Amino acid sequence: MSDLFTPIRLGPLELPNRIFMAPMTRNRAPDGIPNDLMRTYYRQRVGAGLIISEGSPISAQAVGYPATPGIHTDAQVAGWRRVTDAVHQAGGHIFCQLWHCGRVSHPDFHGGDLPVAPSAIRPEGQAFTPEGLKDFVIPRALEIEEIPGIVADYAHAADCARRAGFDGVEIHGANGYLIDQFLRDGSNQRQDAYGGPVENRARFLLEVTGAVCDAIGSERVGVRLSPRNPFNGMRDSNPRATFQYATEALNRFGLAYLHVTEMDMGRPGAAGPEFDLGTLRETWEGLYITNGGYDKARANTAIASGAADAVAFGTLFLANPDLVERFRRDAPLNQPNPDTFYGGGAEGYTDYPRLDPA
Ligand code: 8OZ
Repeated sequence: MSDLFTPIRLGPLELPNRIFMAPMTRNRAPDGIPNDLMRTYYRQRVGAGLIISEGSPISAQAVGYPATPGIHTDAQVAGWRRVTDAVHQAGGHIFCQLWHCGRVSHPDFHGGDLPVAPSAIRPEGQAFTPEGLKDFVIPRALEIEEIPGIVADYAHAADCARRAGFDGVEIHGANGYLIDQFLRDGSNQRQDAYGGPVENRARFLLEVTGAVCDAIGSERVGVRLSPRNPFNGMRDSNPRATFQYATEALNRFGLAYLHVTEMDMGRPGAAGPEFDLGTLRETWEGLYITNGGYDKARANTAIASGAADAVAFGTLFLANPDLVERFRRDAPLNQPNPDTFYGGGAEGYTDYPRLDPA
């Protein structure tokens, strides 16, 4: 019977365990370029079967938060290369999460221009800007002629990730960012080929996935979805049908994995009628990663029962650089400190203690 410590093949990679590090925004790249502090942070967490990087903006237009490290310029490629080299030298594997924030952004990031989205619908809440929290604005609805250029930006970013030495990329289709804004009908009221029925709302996701697979090979591409997450004001009238269709359609690419986060911000049903995510697992023909508040026991149960092939841990990995070793020894865990999640320096980032050697 498999558990978290059973090795697993992911595309061309042989991974030593199924304890993955979930993508987490940490805002430690003031100039948008990965730096040595980030290198230390990722290298510390190299015990993960797979590290999935924090969201990395695919273009200047994709930015929506301060100090996020991008993946579209030569300087960013060089910065990430130092990160991936450190991870590989320590025996690990790392994917780059490709991110376009869409409407979850602010004119302060775009020289006063509006953020873009499928439709001119303002997200709930406030944007994190370099000057602090500000109300979200009504985004500008993309012209249909602009969409191929954004798809091309994803392919370019995937190629940058390859050049930066990443083992693959995860397309961020979750948590209310641009791809998710197209997918769910609460944020997409388009009347063209990208809006209306789910076949149209999923078109952007599928075009991006196709372009990224063409750029770097489908066995090095994963996709993340968040069917239950109301974060950033997200909602769908029929999440079961929307995500069932997306999962079926993604099957045809032969991807490295599908990563489904179960996160719901403690508000079950807020993103639309609840359904059993197990149906997605049954539909999906490849590796299935789950995520969302798992501990060791629940994660082992998920793997043993076949509910998932691997589990991505977020805040537990944030606070425990040696999470894999702690799980192995059933050792106590450090508690994550939310005050230092976003921004700042080494404190709450690279200073969480490791266990003493056994
Ligand atoms: C929390 C704060 C900022 C960004 C996500 C990229 O939810 C994020 C994110 C989360 O996917």
